[in-house]
Amino acid sequence: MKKQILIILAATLIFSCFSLGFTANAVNVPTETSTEAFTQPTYPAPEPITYILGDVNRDNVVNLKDATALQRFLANVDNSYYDEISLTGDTNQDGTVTLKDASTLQKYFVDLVPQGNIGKQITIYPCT
Ligand SMILES: [Ca+2]
Ligand SMILES: [Ca+2]
Repeated sequence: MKKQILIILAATLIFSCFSLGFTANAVNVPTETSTEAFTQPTYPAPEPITYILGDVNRDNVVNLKDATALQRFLANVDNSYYDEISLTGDTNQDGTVTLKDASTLQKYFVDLVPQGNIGKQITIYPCT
């Protein structure tokens, strides 16, 4: 009698394991297939940025007004040209805008240092 009960319990246990196994492995697999071709989204190429090095106030002329605007920016008195000054105000083209740039721009007007690219039009192409 004990043996029969053990067999019944074992069979019940095995059967319940199979039931759980099948339930756990059941996965809803989508059967719908799309006939639309996947198209890669396209984005317009970024526009190149053109500026005149040293033309801090962007009036297309490099003069003492630009040196003054750069000094006022560096003294945190006037941030009117904040957006473009990292390009136009980096007159020594070392990647940062500092008092050296204001000094370089002032010297440009009295020809004490080589003029480098001050006053030249520069075009950059933003990364995509
Ligand atoms: Ca200017
Ligand atoms: Ca600089």
